[in-house]
Parts: sequence; C-alpha cells; structure tokens
Amino acid sequence: MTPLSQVEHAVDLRRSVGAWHGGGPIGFVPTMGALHAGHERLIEQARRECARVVVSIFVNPLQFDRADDLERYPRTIEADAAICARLGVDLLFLPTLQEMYPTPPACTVDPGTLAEHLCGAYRPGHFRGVATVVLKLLNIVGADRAYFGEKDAQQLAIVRRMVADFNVPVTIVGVPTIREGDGLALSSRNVRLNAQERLLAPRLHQALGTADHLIAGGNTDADAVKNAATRVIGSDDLLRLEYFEIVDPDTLQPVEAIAGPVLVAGALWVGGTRLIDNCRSAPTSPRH
Ligand code: PAJ
Repeated sequence: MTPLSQVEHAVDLRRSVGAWHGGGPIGFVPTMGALHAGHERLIEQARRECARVVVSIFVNPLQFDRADDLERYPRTIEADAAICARLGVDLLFLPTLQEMYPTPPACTVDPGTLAEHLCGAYRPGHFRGVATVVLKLLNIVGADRAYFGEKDAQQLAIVRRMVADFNVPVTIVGVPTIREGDGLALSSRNVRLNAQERLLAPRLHQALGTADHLIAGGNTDADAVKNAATRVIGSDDLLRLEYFEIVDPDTLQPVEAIAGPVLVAGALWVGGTRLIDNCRSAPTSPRH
C-alpha cells in the first residue's frame, strides 16, 4: 500500500496524478470531509475499480445557502486522513479557500431546470455551487472515474448531466446509500441530532418505503402515493416536512402518472437539522 500523501495546491496534485497516467484507471471521490461509512463505501469502490485513488476534502462555501450551516459544518481533518490512510487512498487533496477561489468566480455552472425542484427549490444557488466546484475538481484531478452517492440523488443527476453537456472525460459512478440499522441514511449532519431527534429521524426513510411499496404494487397516481407516504411521517413538534416529491430520475421534473421508473425524494427537518433521502421506484420493482 502506498502511503497517503496530502497536497494543498492544484499544481502539486496535477503533478502527482500526471505521473500515474498510463498505469491504470484513476479514481476520484470528492467530499466535504467528516467522513463516515457512506463516504467509506465510495472510497472502497474506487479502490476496487481503480489503480489509484484521490479523495478531496473541501467545504465549499459556494454551495451553502445558510451561513449557520457552513459555520456548523463538522470539520474532522485528522480523523478523515486516518480513514483515507486505512482505506489505501493514494492522495488526499485538501485545497484552501484561496486555492479554490482566489477571487469569487465570475463564471459558474447553471444547472437549469435540474435545480428547479426537490432541494433546488428550497436551497437557492446550492446546485450552482455544487456543479461549479465539482467541475473545478474534475478539471484539477483529471480522473477516469468519479464516485458520487445516490443519497444525494439530485446532485448525482446534475453531475451526470453536467459531465455529458460539457464533454468532461470522466465516468460518473453512482454508489448506493449506506444506512444505519433503522434505515436512517448516514450523513455528516446526523451528529447534530439529539437523542429524541435521532429516534424520529428514520421517519423519512419509512415514508419512502411506503411510497416504494405503493408504486411497486401498481399505484400510478403520484398525488395519492405522496399523500399516503407522508402520513407515515406523522406530526411532531420536532418534525417539519420540507418536500416529498415524485420526479423523473433524469430530468427531475414532477411526474403525475407513474408509468416507469421514478425518483421519490424528500427533505425532513428534525429539530434544527435538515435530512434528505430518496429511493428509486418502478411499477415493476419487487415488493419490499
Ligand atoms: P459530502 O456531503 O461530503 O458527500 C460526499 C459524497 O459522499 C457525495 O457523493 C455523497 O452523495 C456521498 N454520501 C454521503 N452520504 C452517503 C451515504 N449515506 N451513502 C452513500 N454515499 C453517501 O456531497 C458533497 O459532499 C458535496 O456536495 C461535494 C460533491 C463534495 C461537492 O462539494
């Protein structure tokens, strides 16, 4: 196993990665740190499929629509580096704010209608920030394969489309969501949940399960499915459902009559923490 190297500057990263070209596929896992088993799953898959693996950690201010969320975002660099070393990552890219944005960018990536619904409707500018930083990172790293979690389904769909629209020479690999035993999707923000909130947090996953069951069972009326599924969340002073939508998995536009595969996605506030989750469903998919 090659020891984990850390670089801060894009020019150093390019030099290291440049020396690897021709020696097998280079894998890239972009993250914002506070690594957990979900990130580990991405890194492990990259490790299996690629000769070299680069992980980046950069808490991207451009994608935070709330200053308090950026401020409170967990930062655990030493533990993250230890995880990367354990998983056999070759290179850890830790750019500073100055490195990524020496000046505020004049050109940014507009994800268009892909950001109209789901999280995009509630987080203005968020996906512009995500797409912009991902394009920069993909250009800096020059990997053959880049790994993204299905947990952030809108992000994954936007990255896939951006890479196609801009002819970025990289294969985007989607990786299934890693969950706690009770179904809660792992997230760096879960550490903010107190004991009472933690008990309520799996409700979103339960609602998605109900939607999946109804769709698999042949229910084609999206409104009826949404109504039945969101009832599962129930009412509690600590819970506020931000959205629960059924959309086309590629265009991310709302679907009214379910005739094929769909993406069911929701955002639930549990106390002061916003959780997101989703599932892919299809009328023919096996029942749960
Ligand atoms: P971050 O939230 O750190 O997530 C990094 C990657 O890990 C993303 O592709 C995300 O979908 C994936 N991930 C997070 N939780 C997961 C889980 N429970 N199971 C599987 N994969 C999971 O997403 C970002 O960072 C940023 O937006 C980024 C792409 C790095 C751009 O700044």
